[in-house]
Amino acid sequence: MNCKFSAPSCPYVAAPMQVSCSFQAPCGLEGGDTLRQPVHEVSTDGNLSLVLSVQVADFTVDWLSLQRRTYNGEIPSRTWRVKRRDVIRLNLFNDLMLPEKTDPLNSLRFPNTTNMHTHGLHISPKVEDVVVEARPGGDLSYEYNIEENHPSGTFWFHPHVHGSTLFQLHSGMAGMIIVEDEETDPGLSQQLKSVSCPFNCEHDIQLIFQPTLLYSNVKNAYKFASMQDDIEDGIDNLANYIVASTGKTFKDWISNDANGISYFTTNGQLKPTLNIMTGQLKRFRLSKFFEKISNSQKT
Ligand SMILES: [Cu+2]
Repeated sequence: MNCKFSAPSCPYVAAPMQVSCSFQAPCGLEGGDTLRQPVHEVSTDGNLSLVLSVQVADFTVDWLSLQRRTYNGEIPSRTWRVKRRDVIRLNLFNDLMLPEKTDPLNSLRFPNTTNMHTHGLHISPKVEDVVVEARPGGDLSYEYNIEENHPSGTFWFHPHVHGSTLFQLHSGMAGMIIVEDEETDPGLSQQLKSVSCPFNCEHDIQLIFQPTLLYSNVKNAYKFASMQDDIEDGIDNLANYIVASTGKTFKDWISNDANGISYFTTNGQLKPTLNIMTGQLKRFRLSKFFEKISNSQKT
């Protein structure tokens, strides 16, 4: 029906509600934008050179804008795409430059110290010693040789400083690594090849699940605001906002189970949308960048 509001035969259709939410007048999150894919950093002539700056950046979902520790300001980080026999050279700069918190061993500590850990690559532990750390303002270099017999597949990277791994991971610091299939791989069927990068990249879809919005309905230890409290986070300003309707802080609001801010994001988005034609085959590469979770979180 093509109908105007003034026509008497028109059913009444309410105009979309213009919701303008804010830290002082918060409301639930919707999401639902078209699914984005992470940018790929692709090796050329056997080399992949990467520069990652660990820095604080805005992370925004709908009206909610939060500050997070990130790689180069991106959540998730870019995907590293390599082949067997490639060399990855990474320069990692810790640009956090925030005061450090040095609690005793085995407590949440060192939120502003970092390093790099590749998850699943077949490399020597000497290449990536997790006790080697970059303090605020420091930097580290890594060189990874992808061996000739390395399996193709989907892997990931994240920081691994003892005391802040979970905190930085939940903040958003992670990304995917793809070791490409090769024509001669015995496991590569024609059907899989028809939907896989590097042959048919448009059908090769990455879904990166991250615990970036876990503020309520989780065990206290894993609520992001609780971790920020524990760590006396210098970028945590949520307690500075007062919600007009309750007179309490925005931190109270976002941590309140009743408000339901308990989401995993997909490629840094909340409930993104992907349209697929009927009968179209796709390849999905799934990574979940978290450890322990409860059953109550939504994606
Ligand atoms: Cu890991």
